[in-house]
Amino acid sequence: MPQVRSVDRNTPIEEAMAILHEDGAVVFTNLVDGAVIDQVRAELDPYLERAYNGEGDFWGYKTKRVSSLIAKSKTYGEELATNPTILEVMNQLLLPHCERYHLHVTQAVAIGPGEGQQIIHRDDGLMPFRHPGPQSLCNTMWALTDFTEENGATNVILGSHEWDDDTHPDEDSVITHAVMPKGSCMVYLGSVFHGGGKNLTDDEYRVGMITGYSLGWLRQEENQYLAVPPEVAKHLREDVQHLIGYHLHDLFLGWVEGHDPHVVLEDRYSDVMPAASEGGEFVEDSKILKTAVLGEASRH
Ligand SMILES: O=C(O)CCC(=O)C(=O)O
Ligand SMILES: [Fe+2]
Repeated sequence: MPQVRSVDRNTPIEEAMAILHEDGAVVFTNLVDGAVIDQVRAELDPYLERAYNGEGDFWGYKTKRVSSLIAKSKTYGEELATNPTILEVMNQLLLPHCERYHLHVTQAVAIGPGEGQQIIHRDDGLMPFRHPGPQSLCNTMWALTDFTEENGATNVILGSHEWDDDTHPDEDSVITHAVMPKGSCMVYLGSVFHGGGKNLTDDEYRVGMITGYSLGWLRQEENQYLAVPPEVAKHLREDVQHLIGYHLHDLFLGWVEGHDPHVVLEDRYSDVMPAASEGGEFVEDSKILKTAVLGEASRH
């Protein structure tokens, strides 16, 4: 059976990007050590054990899902969501279209024995953009168990990221599988058609973790500010805080009282009330003039 092409940790990033652009997906084999995955599992499994099966052809019937992963697993935020190789891919893919990107969605997906194939879909179908076009988002799938053809490795239609909006998968579409060992990560464009695979095993869960990134000016699919409220977010590592959205985009998007929203996590919220106090981070008038009046903000 055909598989999604893979690279390893030492492959130059350009090679991985070339596959991603050509196929719409690429697997990074063994991107993190098994010990990292074991730690994530230790933090996540209590939630997975309590999770309910889905109900429907998209969510599945024997598939458990757990979201708000940043709030639930510190190791996930620090080792997987901010993995430097993955962020380098996102830098190249998304930064041409925004000043910063942010975390779009987090979800663990445990496909149980006997589960059927998930509906093949495009993750960026939620967005009002035409295809083909620039990528508004890009998702990744971390393998927390081995992904095999038998246990439900993600199905992907390679090349479908270039299809227009009138082209849909049919019985002639070639389905490939993201077969990969535990600790690997598949990157797949928001526009590529894909879906969870059938689990033909009697007793094996296929556990993966969806981690998506989207343009910094676009609404996040998972509301990160509620999924990870400030009292939780303030204990996270700073780069994780920025990634989930506690930052300004291009001076204006996302401010609180005229300030960078990160002040809320620094217990300085009361200092910046009212906005005209000496907080020191209020967007300077000169920058506002240049950006809003003269239109000189960085445009991509
Ligand atoms: O579980 C998988 O392999 C894919 C899940 C997926 O694509 C989704 O839920 O959007
Ligand atoms: Fe999906």
